[in-house]
Amino acid sequence: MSINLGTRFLGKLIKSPIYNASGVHCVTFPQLDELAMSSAGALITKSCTVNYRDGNPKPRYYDMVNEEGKQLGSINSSGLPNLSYKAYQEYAHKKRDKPLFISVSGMNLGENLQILGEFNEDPYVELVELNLSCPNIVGKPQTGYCFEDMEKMLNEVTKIYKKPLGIKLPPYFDMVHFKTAAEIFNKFQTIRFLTCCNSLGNGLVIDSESESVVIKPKNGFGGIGGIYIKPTALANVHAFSKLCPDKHIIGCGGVQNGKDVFEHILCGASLVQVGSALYREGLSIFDRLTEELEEIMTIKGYETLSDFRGKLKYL
Ligand code: RRO
Repeated sequence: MSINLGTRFLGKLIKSPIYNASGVHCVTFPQLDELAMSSAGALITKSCTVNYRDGNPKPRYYDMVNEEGKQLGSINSSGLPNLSYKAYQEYAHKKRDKPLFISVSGMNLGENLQILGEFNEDPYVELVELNLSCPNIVGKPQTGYCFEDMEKMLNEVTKIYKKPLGIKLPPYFDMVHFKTAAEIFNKFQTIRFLTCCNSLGNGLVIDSESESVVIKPKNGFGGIGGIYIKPTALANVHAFSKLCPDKHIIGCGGVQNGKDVFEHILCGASLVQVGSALYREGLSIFDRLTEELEEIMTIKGYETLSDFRGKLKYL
């Protein structure tokens, strides 16, 4: 039996569905080069703004582990540290043998229009994930949680950006919200993929020994990632794969092993991103996840991802 992990995605063949989540190991060019050389199927940049940003004061990322050293999840309030959109646009001009996604998270509508306007004219920029869900900019709500603002944003950006576009969504928790959000996304034909989901915004992790928060910005509040959010991520992947059948879904949330990748795909994901576990384990995680996914597929007798993608059974 020969296993093929390839996926056709917006006209490209992506050899493995597994790659980094935006934010992890993707700010600097050397980090992006390392992703390009790893066994990840693609790579995505840190979300970018018009200007370079240092991000929030450190410590701004904390990895939660249990007594046995097993990772539970992460909290971050990074505050959009990035090299600026021009830098990642320059990076897109470098030769590479796998697809590059550029994540965009302008500080306001005007910034998004400026960035996407320039990206629209650059044939080297092919895959853009517009982040509508950054939880960590003080005083700025997540666009994805205000449906009116989100529709306005999508209306404006799709007038300027004519290439296939993806959007990174916050987690939703209510059936009515899934439906209302999906109705908005389905109005836009150039929105070709939805990444479900960003971190679970504004959680609070504390250390009872020191009686303190664990990250500095926002008095310890930050986005939660890792296995805490896997059921929420799977729900978002599955809900949007049913409600937006013409769009690709990219799964993100709680991926630590091959079974997690399998479950995201079973719920309907075309590709699967890894955040907190990549941060902890480093780039070799892509080899491990690939091997574990192939092992599960071998046991189940699946040869391609489409043998089980979206085929979740109900009781
Ligand atoms: O940089 C961040 O603080 C950040 C971003 Br832009 C995001 O989209 N999600 C997140 O958890 N952190």
